[in-house]
Amino acid sequence: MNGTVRKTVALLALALLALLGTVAGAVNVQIRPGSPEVEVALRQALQELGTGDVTFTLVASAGPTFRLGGVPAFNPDVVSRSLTRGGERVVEFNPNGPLPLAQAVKLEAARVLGLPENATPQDVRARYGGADLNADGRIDLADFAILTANYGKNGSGLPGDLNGDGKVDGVDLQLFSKFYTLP
Ligand SMILES: [Ca+2]
Ligand SMILES: [Ca+2]
Repeated sequence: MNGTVRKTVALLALALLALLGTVAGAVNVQIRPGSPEVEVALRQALQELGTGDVTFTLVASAGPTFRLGGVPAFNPDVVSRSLTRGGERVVEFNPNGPLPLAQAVKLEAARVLGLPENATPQDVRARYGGADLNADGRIDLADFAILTANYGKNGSGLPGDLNGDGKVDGVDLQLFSKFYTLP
């Protein structure tokens, strides 16, 4: 097959796969909310950061603590600060800061998730979809080529084994098609 034909076949395969159904990706996020107010903001932030195919679920029993206020008092222009108390990471939010709590919490939640500020759904998919196989920040035919090169193989840590079950098969193709958007 020449390049154009291969590309066409790949696109058709993906278009068909997109019709076959969906496999959702759920990501557990470990952050301890220090108060009900912070928890509400945190749950809202995680919901907003989710994309429909990547969902973030709060695990409130581990991870850094997010809490409102702290000693000493904040400078008025500070949104939040990160510190370590007794070996544990704490993020304190300025109760009178320049941003509403919901927005401030979302920024810090994105940081915990390793996402850029104002993360787009594309950022979330690239980071958590597992489909950016060559880790260049985009999900495209180069990644698809890596997956197809490993298709049918068994083993641990195979590139293209998106669901981590030790084989690269149709399930991984389906997952990939969830994160790949036709150009
Ligand atoms: Ca890529
Ligand atoms: Ca697999």
